[in-house]
Amino acid sequence: MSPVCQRPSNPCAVGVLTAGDEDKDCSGRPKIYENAELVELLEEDSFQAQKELALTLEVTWQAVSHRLKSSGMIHKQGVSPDLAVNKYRWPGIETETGIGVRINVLTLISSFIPNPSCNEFPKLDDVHPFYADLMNVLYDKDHYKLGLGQLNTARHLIDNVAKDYVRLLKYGDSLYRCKQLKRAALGRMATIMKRQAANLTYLEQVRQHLARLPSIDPYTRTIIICGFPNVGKSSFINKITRADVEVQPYAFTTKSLYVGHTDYKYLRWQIIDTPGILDHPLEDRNVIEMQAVTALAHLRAAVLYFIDPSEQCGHTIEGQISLDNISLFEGIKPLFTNKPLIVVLNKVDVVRPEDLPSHKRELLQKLEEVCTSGKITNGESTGVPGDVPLMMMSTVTGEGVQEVKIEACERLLAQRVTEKMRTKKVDGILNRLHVAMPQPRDSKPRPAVIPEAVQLKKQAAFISRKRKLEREIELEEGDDYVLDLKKNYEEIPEDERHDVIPEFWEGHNIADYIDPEIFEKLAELEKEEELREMAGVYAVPKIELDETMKEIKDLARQIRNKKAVLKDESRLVKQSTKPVMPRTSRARGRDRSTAGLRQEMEKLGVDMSDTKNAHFTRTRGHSRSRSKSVPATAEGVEGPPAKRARKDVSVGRSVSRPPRDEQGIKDVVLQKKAKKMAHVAIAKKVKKMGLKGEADRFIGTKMPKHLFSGKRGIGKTTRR
Ligand SMILES: Nc1nc2c(ncn2[C@@H]2O[C@H](COP(=O)(O)OP(=O)(O)OP(=O)(O)O)[C@@H](O)[C@H]2O)c(=O)[nH]1
Ligand SMILES: [Mg+2]
Repeated sequence: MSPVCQRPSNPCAVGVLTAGDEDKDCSGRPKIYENAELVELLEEDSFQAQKELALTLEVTWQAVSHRLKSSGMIHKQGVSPDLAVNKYRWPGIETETGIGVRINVLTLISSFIPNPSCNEFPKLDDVHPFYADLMNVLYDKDHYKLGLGQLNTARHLIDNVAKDYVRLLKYGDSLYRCKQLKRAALGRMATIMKRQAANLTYLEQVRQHLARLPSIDPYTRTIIICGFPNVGKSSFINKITRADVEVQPYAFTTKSLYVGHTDYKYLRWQIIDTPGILDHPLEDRNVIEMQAVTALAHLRAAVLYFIDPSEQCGHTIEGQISLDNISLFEGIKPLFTNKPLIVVLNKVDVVRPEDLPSHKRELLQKLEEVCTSGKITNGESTGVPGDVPLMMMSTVTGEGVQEVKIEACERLLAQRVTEKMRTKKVDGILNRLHVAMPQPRDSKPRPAVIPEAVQLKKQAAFISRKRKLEREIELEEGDDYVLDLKKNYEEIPEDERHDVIPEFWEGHNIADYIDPEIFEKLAELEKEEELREMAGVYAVPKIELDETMKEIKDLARQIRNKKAVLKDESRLVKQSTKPVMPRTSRARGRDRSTAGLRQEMEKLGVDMSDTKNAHFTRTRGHSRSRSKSVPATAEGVEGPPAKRARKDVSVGRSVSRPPRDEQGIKDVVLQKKAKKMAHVAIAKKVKKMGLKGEADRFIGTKMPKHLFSGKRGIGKTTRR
């Protein structure tokens, strides 16, 4: 049978797999494969994972799993019990559960092989040189690489252990043996991992530190601030960005790189604050200083070199800028190559350069000469190498801060544009958003001009207008002006224009229902009442009782008292309507019987021998069956029909009361009719008003007493 394009006669033998896009061939048809291919693969290695099988067959693993399951080859895990058992003939574990356990062990062991976290760690060769160097400075490149290498070796070792034990497992002769092998494998793996403890601790520390590093983009517009410690670098970044870097009056306040962002010309600028650098050779620099050097070395950025002429930073001007080989400026000058550089004299609020002693001023002048003489290979912003500005600034007063920022941005921008002009990215520069800022071309005043025709038109409109504008009235009247728009309601008569607009409530004008003289009327009424009271109209007359009336009243009171007493007494006596049976009393025994009668008669000398069927022996039975017929006699002759019991006469049996709904109407037909009518009426009402009907759930008693009371000794009162 051809593996492709043939419709299978047996759907179990050949399956059509609808897989994801990656599994489809170019024709767009789903990939088709035969079970034979799958079986062949399994024969090669019956412990192949479904994913591996899927990869080999170029279909999804779900498809493989589905096929294996449908053909009964697997039950829970991915190996065919038939194949496995037949191939290796494992004694003692031919049951399905046996295979299941074995496969579980295999999966467990394979899952233990660590997916090395080393993959998650950045490879020093892959990251930007700035980050590679920074990591070297912070974590020591060799140590880091060694750590990752060791972890990788451990992974391979564990991999091998797993493979060995998987191979051994095939020969496990019992489930117990298999489990022992699993234990041994896991034990060896754990030992290997334990040896990595120190290594893992170091890598974890690195990971945590890496996560806290500022996100510096090495490709964006960047300005780096550098200089001696305590010269005011962090104060400057805090001024121009929203970064909140710590500022303290001592050296090395900043111990790592900090990033802030600012806006200029609708562009985003990344400002980097670096730790202070001291003037000693590169090899003597510590980790803190080296971070600044790394940033200067690898980032293409504008550099602001800060100098503190006030010497408050703790370093003399000579130390900061002396142009011999040992000064810092000279030491890090190579790092400024091809970068726009600006030398900033900070803290000018304390001392200005011109107020400095002459020898210090000379030093500054020398620095300026060096900057402009081209000894520093600057960026090609202006096309003139060595054009380094010397700017003055104070972060305390804010003097010159914005100028320094703008100068740095402009220089860097110009350099980047020049660089881009040489590459294919020219389009990007040309398409950049441009905001025109018109500059006055001369000092000639050019006020806004309204053409004469427009002026005339405006005047004509003013004349033709019937009434003045409110604005014009306001200007005329000044402070006396009161805005009154009602005066223009021309359709309403003048005396009604300022009427209060009536208030309506439920279609009625409220004013119609208010009597304007209501308060006067009320006052009048109150006065009248007062007069009446004073005249004694409301005084209750005292009735004088005569003797008879007194007697009657007394009697009535006594009768009322007596009645109340009687009522109470009867209530006490009649606590229950049910008959009370005292516990001492017993059921009354039968005092009359046929045997007793016969005995009595015999005593009196009456012959009672032929009285077997005598009338007195026929006692009236209580059972209804008796009333139907008298049982047949011994001779087989049926007895005479029993006398029908009279229904209307009480026979001493309790008759339960008829239901209340049957009590009222005796006639059955009428009763039925009434019931039906009531039912219809209730149903109608229920339907109309959405009431609870017969079919709705009804809980008569929410807490039935028998479930919630009683002894608690044997358990809860809620359940018994
Ligand atoms: N008078 C004055 N003091 C300033 C000025 N700029 C900074 N300071 C002070 O100088 C001290 C150091 O400022 P920081 O901004 O921490 O200096 P830094 O260069 O970041 O110092 P490190 O982080 O240690 O390298 C602080 O006490 C500031 O208040 C300024 O323009 N004028
Ligand atoms: Mg700082």
